Parts: sequence; structure tokens; C-alpha cells
Amino acid sequence: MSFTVVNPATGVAIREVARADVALVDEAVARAVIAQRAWAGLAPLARAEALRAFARAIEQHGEELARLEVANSGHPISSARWEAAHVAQVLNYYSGSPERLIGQQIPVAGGLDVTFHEPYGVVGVIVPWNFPMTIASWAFAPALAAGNAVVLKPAELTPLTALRIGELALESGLPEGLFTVITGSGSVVGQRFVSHPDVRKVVFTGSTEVGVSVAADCARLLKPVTLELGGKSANIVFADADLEKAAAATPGSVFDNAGQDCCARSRLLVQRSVYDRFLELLEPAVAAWRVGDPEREDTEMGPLISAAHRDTVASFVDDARVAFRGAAPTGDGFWFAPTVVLADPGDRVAQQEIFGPVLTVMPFDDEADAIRLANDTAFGLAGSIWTESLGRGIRVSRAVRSGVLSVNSHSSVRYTTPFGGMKASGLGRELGPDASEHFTETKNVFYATDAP
Ligand code: TAP
Repeated sequence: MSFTVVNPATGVAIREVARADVALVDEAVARAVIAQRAWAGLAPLARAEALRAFARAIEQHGEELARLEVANSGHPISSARWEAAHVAQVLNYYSGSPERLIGQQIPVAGGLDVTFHEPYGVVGVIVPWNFPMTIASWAFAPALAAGNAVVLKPAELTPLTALRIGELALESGLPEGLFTVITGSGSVVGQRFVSHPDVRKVVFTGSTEVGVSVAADCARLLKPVTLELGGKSANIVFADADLEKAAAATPGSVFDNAGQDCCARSRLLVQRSVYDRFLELLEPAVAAWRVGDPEREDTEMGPLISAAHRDTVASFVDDARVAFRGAAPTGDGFWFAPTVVLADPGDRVAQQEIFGPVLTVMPFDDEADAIRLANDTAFGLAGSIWTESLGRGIRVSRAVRSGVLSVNSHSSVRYTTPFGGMKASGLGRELGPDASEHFTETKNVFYATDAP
């Protein structure tokens, strides 16, 4: 059984990919169990060097991976190159972990008490289609570094870079069975990661709806789960902000990856006293946002991932108050022009994750109103605050219930800092200095030292 992978910029089929069944997943997990024991038994330096060799292989094939992502996901080539380089950086960063998974020595009476960070064993990683390479690496790199084996399921729409990364792992010298990419449907392969007794931890990135059901199934087996889910993040612009700078940065904050970004600042909240002025500044910035052929070096936004997803995105705009739109190609491919809509806080466009290039704009009166509106959603992943007041930047960033915030910037992802959501946006954190520990269980051992 197989499925067809399509180039979203052209609508043309590019490859047939195998669809695994439960038996194939079980075979991969059985191999992973064996590979993990040997991997965890290696000297820390040997595991570190193996991960560095894997990182080098990714670097050496960065252009190939980037081109694959352009063809499979429609990401602009400049973004896809960044993504491939990021995977190598994440591997290099966590290659430091095997030698730094340091436990504690705790003072106790009558002996020596020591803690160890023990790997779970086999970790199952379920990845969405929006950032196929980077999101996969946030889990597989720290999980491997902590001494686990990994089975990874890419989204059916975007399996090509994950498959190549799996090959590169083997070519770089990682042991057979330690890191296996398994293509297939979420309800079969993903669900088997959840139900298989030898998969001892699951990392799921995707929609809140599926994430909740994955977490419920994991709970029945007392299986730990990390969830990276949806978002509806606010971009709050105060009247005292550098309005030109904030307006120029706004298209990138929401239209990057055609808005198919869990961190997209899809709700723009502007202080009422500068609301009209800010929209005047924003309109030319949106018009200038370059949408088109993802293979072009100067393209800023490609197509949406599929025709079905384009229909979903369009359904949000059909009954909305459109303020202005940018431009997009009209030919084959799943194109959708950047769109700015005016909304009230309770509107569907203001509450639900659209996951497309649609920006919802709402005015607010004062700081308390901005915080209330920013928190007026089920989600809590990211957000930005634009103000020239240091005190306000600190107050508002502490009051907004989101996991990843930035002041006078839209940055969300640095592999050196923790990433993850509050409320319906997720459970647990990825990246940052502690991520490898999240793939371990603490073991406490007391050694009696009383003389016989
Ligand atoms: P989902 O439909 O939830 O799919 C995500 C992954 O889960 C896919 O690999 C999917 O497989 C698999 N899956 C589907 N049903 C499953 C089941 N019953 N058991 C186990 N796995 C299952 O999400 P999506 O449409 O791909 O991605 C978009 C969503 O992801 C958005 O809500 C977005 O915000 C969120 N997202 C969040 C983040 C972070 S870091 N918070 C990052 C990116 C995306 P198949 O589709 O291949 O069948």
C-alpha cells in the first residue's frame, strides 16, 4: 500500500511513498528495543561523536534537504535552507548532552545517595506537515542524546525530508534500528506508537483535537507525552511603540510559511489611538509581501499545503470583513493571498486557529484591555508585545498566558531556549538546555556505607 506525495506549488504528484501497517511498526519497535540497549551502553563520548557525525551528514546534504522541502511543502528556498541548517544545529547542540546528563549526590545518613537520568527506551515521535524537518529534530535529537531509540512518523502530506534524514542517520553511522522513520497514516502508525507497550514516551505535534485523544490514550498506559498543539497568538501594538518598525515586521509574524505556523501572530491587537495610522502603515507592507514560486531566492511565501486546506482557510474569509489583501499566483497550486480582516473578539476568525495567511485585527483601549484580549482564547503558545516602555513590556509579558513571548520582536524559536505552549497549546517543553532530561526518568539509588 502506498500514498501519493504532491508538490503544493504545482499540484503535480512527485512520489509514491509506502504506507506502513501495524506489523511493520511492531517490527521497527522490536529492532529499536535491541538497538537502544546497545546505544545506552556506549560511552557518553561515543554517543556524542555519533550525533556530531549525523549533524555533519545533514550539513553536507543541506541543499538536497532544502530542495526536497521546497518540492514537498512549498516552503520558499531561503526558509528551507534555514530549516535544514537548523536540524544540524539542533543535533550539534544536543550532542553535548550525553556528557552532561549530570545527576545529583544528595546528603543522607548512613550512605551515599545518587540520582541517575535513565532513558525511557523507545520514544515515538509524531510530526505535523507544517515544519517537517525542524519539528522532528526538536524531539529526535535530545531523545537520542539521552540514550533512547526513536521511531518517527512524518505527516502523510510531507514525508520526504524525514525519509532522507532517516537514510542520512544510517549513512553517518548511527546503528541500524536506533532511528527509524515510518511513513503511514496517523490512525495506524501514530496510534500504534501510542498503544505499543515498548514505546515508553510519545512526542506529538499537531492539532489540539488529535493531541487530546493521543494524551488520553497515553494516560491509560501511564505513558508520558509531550504535546505541541495549536495557537492563536496575539501581536500587541501599543501607541508608544515604534509603529513603523512594528508594521514592517507584522507580515513576517503571520504570513511566514503561509501562516501554517503554530506560532503565527494571527491576532493583531492595536491600541485604539493609533489603530487607523497602524493600518495605513500595514497595508503597503502586506502588498509588498512576495508570494510566488518557492524556488525563487526572493520569494517570502509559497502555497498552502493542499487543496483541502485551502478550502478550509478560504471558509474563514468568506464571511469576514476583509480590510485589504496582498497578491498571490492564480495558476496551478494551492495559492492563497495574504489577507487582513477586521473582527470582534468573539468572531470565529478571532477565536479559531486558521493556519493560513489570514490576520485578524482588533482595537484595544488600554494595557488591561490588551491583556484581557490577548488572553481571550483557548490557546497560549506565542505572542509579541510592541512598546517603547520597559516597564510595560515586562508587565504585559508576565500577564499574557503564553509559553513563548517576545518584546519588540517576533522571535519564537531558538534551539537554546525552551519552547512550548500553555492552555490548549500543549503540555511540556521542547528545546533549551533541559530538553534531553525530558527524555529520561530520574532513578534514585542509596548505597549503604555502614561497616559490616
Ligand atoms: P494533525 O492532523 O493533528 O496531525 C499531526 C500528526 O498526527 C500527523 O502526523 C498525523 O498523521 C498524526 N495523527 C493524526 N491522527 C492521529 C491519531 N489518531 N493518532 C496518532 N497520530 C495521529 O495536525 P496537522 O494538521 O498535521 O498540523 C496542524 C496542527 O499542528 C495545527 O493545529 C498546528 O498549530 C499544530 N502545530 C503545532 C506546533 C507546535 S510546536 N505547537 C507546531 C506545528 C504544528 P497523518 O496526517 O499523516 O495521518
